[in-house]
Amino acid sequence: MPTALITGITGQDGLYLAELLLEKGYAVHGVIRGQNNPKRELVERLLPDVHLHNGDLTDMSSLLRALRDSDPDEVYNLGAVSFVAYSWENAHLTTDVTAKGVLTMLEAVRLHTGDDPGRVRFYQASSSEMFGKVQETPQHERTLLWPRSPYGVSKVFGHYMTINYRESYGMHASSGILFNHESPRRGPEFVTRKISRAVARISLGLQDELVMGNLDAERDWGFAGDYVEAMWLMLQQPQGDDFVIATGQTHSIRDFLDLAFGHVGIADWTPYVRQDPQFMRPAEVDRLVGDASKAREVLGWKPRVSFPELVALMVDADLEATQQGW
Ligand code: NDP
Ligand code: GDR
Repeated sequence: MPTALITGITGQDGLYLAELLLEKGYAVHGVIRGQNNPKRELVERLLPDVHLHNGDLTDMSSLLRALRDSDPDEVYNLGAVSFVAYSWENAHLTTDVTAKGVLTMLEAVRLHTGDDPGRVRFYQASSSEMFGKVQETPQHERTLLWPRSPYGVSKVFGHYMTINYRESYGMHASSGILFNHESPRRGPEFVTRKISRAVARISLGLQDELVMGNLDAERDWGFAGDYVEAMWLMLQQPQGDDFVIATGQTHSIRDFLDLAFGHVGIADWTPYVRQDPQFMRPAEVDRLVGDASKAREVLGWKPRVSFPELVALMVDADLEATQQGW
């Protein structure tokens, strides 16, 4: 039975990835931080078979202990300060976790594996935010990186450090450059979930206004359940490599609003939506669209859930959660 260790197990992707690996027969271990993490209960309820280890990406010895105690074949480094807007307000913290945390995890894996660096396969959660002020469209693995936030800069550091450990030490280290992926498990601070929750509450008469930032930004949105499969596929290859994971289609926030409100029978959302500068960013990433042809050809990966299906499933899940009082 193969064994995997996941950082960021309490997050959207950590939960989907853990489910996928358990289905495949893995023993799954997760790193959880904090002395009384409120999400521990969620992980234990949803995934009772996962083994949890206390640890933090800023604490090397805790990572070494988690590696020693789980003895994994595969490490998925999903932990990060992941909210772009927050990264300007907490640039140092973002750098410590999202940038230096990758180095700390890579170094812990290197020390753990000793003279057999290929023994543990490593996945780094890189991001389309690295493309930022895009230099070409669509973006692919060799597109010049131009990050636009402390978060994006931190992800660039983690991306190149992963490549450097592969080239320096012969580690089986892969970097997945994933474009935005969403689900009912998305944190409510991110735009898609903020909209799906508000639409559910507005249609049930519990809320009358949705306050937003820039409605013209465009993103290449996919379903998180499809994207974690790509992470796993990368670690099944004979060598570590870098892959863009995306749908190849882009939509604006307005398109998301059209479909989400339309799903509950509201054709004109303008009376409900107000824009406020507090949700505008100091530097915006205007338009992202990914070219995942390498992943299609090498990994045999393609997305299954379409954009309209994604919006509908998120609004339906929030309608149910709101009605059930979850
Ligand atoms: P989430 O924000 O849902 O999850 C982030 C995870 O990181 C949480 O489990 C969080 O734990 C953990 N974490 C935060 N700080 C630390 C720390 N100091 N030490 C250890 N763990 C920590 O993110 P997603 O699941 O959406 O994303 C997973 C990864 O993929 C992230 O690295 C993200 O940046 C990246 N990514 C995400 C994309 C997306 O569209 N979702 C696209 C591209 C990349 P806690 O619960 O304790 O806060
Ligand atoms: P993003 O996701 O920054 O792309 O990062 P987010 O959903 O936060 O923003 C997407 C776009 O929507 C615009 N926007 C708003 N965003 C939020 N959160 N709230 C609003 O009210 C709002 N109004 C408009 C934003 O300006 C932006 O253009 C996500 C994260 O998961 C990262 O960790 C990951 O790396 C990238 O996706 C790929």
